[in-house]
Amino acid sequence: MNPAMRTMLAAGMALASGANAQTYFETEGNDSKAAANVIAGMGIAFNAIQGNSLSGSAAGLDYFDIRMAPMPLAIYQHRLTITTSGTAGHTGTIRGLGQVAAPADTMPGVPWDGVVGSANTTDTTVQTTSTATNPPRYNQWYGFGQGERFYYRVAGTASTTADYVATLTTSVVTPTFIGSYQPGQISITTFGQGHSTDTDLWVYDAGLNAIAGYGNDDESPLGGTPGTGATLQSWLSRSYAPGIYYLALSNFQLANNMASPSDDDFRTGSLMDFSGLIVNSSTSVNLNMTFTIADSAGNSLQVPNTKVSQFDVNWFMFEVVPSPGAATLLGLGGILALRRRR
Ligand SMILES: [Ca+2]
Ligand SMILES: [Ca+2]
Ligand SMILES: [Ca+2]
Repeated sequence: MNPAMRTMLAAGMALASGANAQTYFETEGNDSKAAANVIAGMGIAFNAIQGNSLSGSAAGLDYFDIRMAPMPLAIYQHRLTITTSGTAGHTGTIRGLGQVAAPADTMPGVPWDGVVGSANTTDTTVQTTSTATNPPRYNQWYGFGQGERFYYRVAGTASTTADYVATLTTSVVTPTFIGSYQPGQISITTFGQGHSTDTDLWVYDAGLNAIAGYGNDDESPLGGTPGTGATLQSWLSRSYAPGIYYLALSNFQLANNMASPSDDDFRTGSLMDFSGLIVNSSTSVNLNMTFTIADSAGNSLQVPNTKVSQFDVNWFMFEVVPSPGAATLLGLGGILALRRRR
């Protein structure tokens, strides 16, 4: 059995405790975030949502406040796929908030001044289902077993007379190990890598918590880019203490609940309402997202990297150690390595 199969099997086993999971039936009046139907324990208590929507506006909108059941620490790719017998036409969206931009970095270049923006209160579309995906009409997000919470909305049309069913599926993502680096300033960049993809990225700690300010959409002189800040590519230079880190990389737009730092050229991207998940909004596929990671001691690695499918986020893991290569893998990386060896 190959490692991918093994981790898929592990995910299946993890979800086996949800074998008695039931379908959650909507209750009307669920026409806004404030009036959303709360679904607690999604993934264990419930694995599907059923409802009816005959309009794409007003009472036709069905909002759900989804609270995932906690699971073991890992990177999970979750999908909610809408099927409607006979009358396809429902649209699913993952909801979020708008962003109040941070003021421009007061100390252009490196280091960053530590300032970030904030969320506003505007209900915003983060991701919309597509008929071009296989299967059609799925929403996709990445969680970490931390019981993530988010708002999900289904909208119909005048012809969607039959009930919709949105069904949850989950698989485990194994991050790609990209090496050991010295503590201190480390840069991660998609700029000058032989492509022009509009990338968007965020760095996570060993517990898969998004690190405040450790993200970049577009390179900027505010952040010390080697470019002019004219592209939509990413450049993130930050200081790192020893530890394990994860990199989430995709194309524009990539949303978690962390507001953009002051040295990002684009600081008004949509945000998630809550922590514990990250969502890509783009249906673009087969995108070159090659990047380079480099520390101040001259350790550098260019990583070939492609976004294969709609809404995909690609995951990488690196370690920061005083003596590169001397430390053993820690944390989730070590657990995954052990799992592969079994
Ligand atoms: Ca409804
Ligand atoms: Ca409704
Ligand atoms: Ca970008």
